[in-house]
Amino acid sequence: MVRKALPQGLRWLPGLLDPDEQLALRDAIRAVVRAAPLITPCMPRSGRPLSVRMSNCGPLGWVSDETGYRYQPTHPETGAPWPAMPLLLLDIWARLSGYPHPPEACLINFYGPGARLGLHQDRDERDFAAPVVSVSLGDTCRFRVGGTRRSDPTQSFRLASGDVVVLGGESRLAFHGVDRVLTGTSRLLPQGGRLNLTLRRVNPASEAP
Ligand code: MD6
Ligand code: FE
Repeated sequence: MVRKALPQGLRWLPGLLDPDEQLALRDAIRAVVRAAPLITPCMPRSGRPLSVRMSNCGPLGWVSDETGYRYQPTHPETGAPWPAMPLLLLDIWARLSGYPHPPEACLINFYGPGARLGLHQDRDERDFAAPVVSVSLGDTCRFRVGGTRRSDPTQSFRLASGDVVVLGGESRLAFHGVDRVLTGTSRLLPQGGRLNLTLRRVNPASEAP
């Protein structure tokens, strides 16, 4: 098969996390989700629920409801601050982001049976100088990425447990999404499904608290 070159600025690091690191990260995320339960976010305006369930860790978390998308320091249902980001994630960011400050938010996406994520840009951050770093755990998915216009051609590839993707530079605002999750491709999550962790900078470093 002839594969198109990946978009400029996208780095795909298959198997960056070894099996022990995947287990440790899985357990750390389980602890986060016990303190900050997964929520079913709704689309702004339509109020339609997304099929992906979400939580966050770190100083800020991304939330979506009828009033819009935003970052906020507390869980919308419990009112508690988001749990701290696991050190392994801070370490991955320090190694890969090329950005001299730590991430402010880690969005946790959980894909159960049939969940998918439509083509979108990550553009609710105030600073696009930092990349978005994504870590996948559990079942493999088909990940789709295009250009900075929704109408640009796209390509897809499979993201497996332990893979890391960095969207930076020219790809920071590339459209991307998850077409589907391939059930039964990993035993990392005993109930199956897929976790994706995206590490983000929200505020310009000069304005960070
Ligand atoms: C997912 N990922 O893999 C969804 N966003 O479940 C994303 O939406 C994403 O992988 C920004 C950068 C990398 C990503
Ligand atoms: Fe995204």
